[in-house]
Amino acid sequence: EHRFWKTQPVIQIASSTNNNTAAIEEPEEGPIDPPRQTSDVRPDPIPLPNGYEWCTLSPTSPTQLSEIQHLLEENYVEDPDASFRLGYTAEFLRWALGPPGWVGEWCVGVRVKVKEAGKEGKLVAFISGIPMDVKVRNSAFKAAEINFLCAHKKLRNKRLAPVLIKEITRRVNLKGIWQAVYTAGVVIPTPISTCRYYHRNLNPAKLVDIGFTPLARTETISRLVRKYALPTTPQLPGFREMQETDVRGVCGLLRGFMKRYEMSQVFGGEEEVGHWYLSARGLGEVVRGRREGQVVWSYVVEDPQTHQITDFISFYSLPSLIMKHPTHKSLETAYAFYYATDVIGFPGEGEGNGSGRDTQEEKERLGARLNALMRDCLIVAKAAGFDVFNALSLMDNNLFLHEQMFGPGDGYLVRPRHIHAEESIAYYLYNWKCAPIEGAGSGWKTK
Ligand code: YNC
Ligand code: MG
Repeated sequence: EHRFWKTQPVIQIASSTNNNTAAIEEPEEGPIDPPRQTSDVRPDPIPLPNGYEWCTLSPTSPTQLSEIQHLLEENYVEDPDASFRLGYTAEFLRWALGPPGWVGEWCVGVRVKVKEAGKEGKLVAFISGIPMDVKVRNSAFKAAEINFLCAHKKLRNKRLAPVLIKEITRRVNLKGIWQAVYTAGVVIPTPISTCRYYHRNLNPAKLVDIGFTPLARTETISRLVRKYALPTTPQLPGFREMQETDVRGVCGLLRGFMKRYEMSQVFGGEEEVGHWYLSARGLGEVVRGRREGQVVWSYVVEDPQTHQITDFISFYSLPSLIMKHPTHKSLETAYAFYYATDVIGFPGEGEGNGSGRDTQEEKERLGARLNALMRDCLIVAKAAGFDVFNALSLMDNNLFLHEQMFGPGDGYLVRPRHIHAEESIAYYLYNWKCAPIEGAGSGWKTK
């Protein structure tokens, strides 16, 4: 059981045969491994099986991005019946892999070794990391966010994943970083949090046609269309697309609002906020609600009197490839990303975990505001041609999921096929011990 993970500095499920653990006084929260120096980190790469070699890819290289995109398109996360697969675009990967401070060595590939000098073999596996500031309760630390672990289907069950993980760990450690955050559809030692996926139908006819939404015998498409109908333009006064000049305001909102959560991504500065929310700048004109190549949609509410930015909300585009339908090839999916509002103010220093401390009145005001913001998001997402809007049961999403008609995952299960649990995603920390965090306490949305 967990031949690899049991050797790693991650929370291990307490074993009844190990009588020593109870005797050792361990700190509640903190690193699992003792502190190390970068000079102690193994300087040479982890050996690969014969016939393969390491490579480093760059999110600034269009050809390398397209190699990663092709690998993922054929081999990344799919549902149990192989009907849908996550369809990351090259633009998405450029955005996700290239935030300010991205580290070249953390885009790690495995290629088939070729004899011909100067030639590069096919990319057959990948893993990536980006730097991320993380806060867990009262600790803040630098971490790597690990994502896009993928091995070609022909290289499965050969214990290549542990090699990729050890190699990226080495490369992260070489930069003096000893913690990592990651999510997965599989359960390994040991989730600190688990979230469930919810879907909001924006295009009932297509979702029924492709088998994403089952049509109950008593239901009709036209009834579903009426049920999920939305206005064509946003309703909240002052709701508009976020601009460059809003970055400061959004930074402040996020910094304050994210204190609500026990665990969160900490947005460093304006450059970082600009990257994550304004990646559409420089793209062409808006046609039918989107710019060509647009990955993220960000909106603010500006107070008409004070011109302060009072609210912020965003979502990103991650299509799924539809593999078993004669005509529909892509499921246009929007994913809720971060939001922030000052409607009930922010927790004070060291307070955190706002959901636990809100009064009933605050809860209602926050709920009303988030419902209005999310409804406008659904409206612009529909206008931009999205078929479905996904959200997880994290942050304060439970305040709007039901009212905005999100339903728990049924048709499309975003997780590898061998797991037959409900449609959920597990959150992990590497080399950080801490008590579990309730789904709603999590303010970190992976891509
Ligand atoms: C997974 N997703 O348990 P044990 S999510 C972590 N995350 O080890 P093999 C995973 N570990 O249990 P395969 C994992 N999936 O024996 C499997 N494992 O201890 C573990 N799928 O290796 C597994 N992408 O190579 C087992 O398995 C060992 O051939 C088995 O390859 C796995 O990006 C994989 O779902 C995922 O491409 C490459 O199935 C393959 O099955 C695949 O024999 C489709 O591996 C795509 C897919 C995963 C998406 C993601 C986050 C990854 C996090 C990795 C952990 C990072 C740790 C922190 C590192 C930095 C530290 C610092 C500082
Ligand atoms: Mg393998």
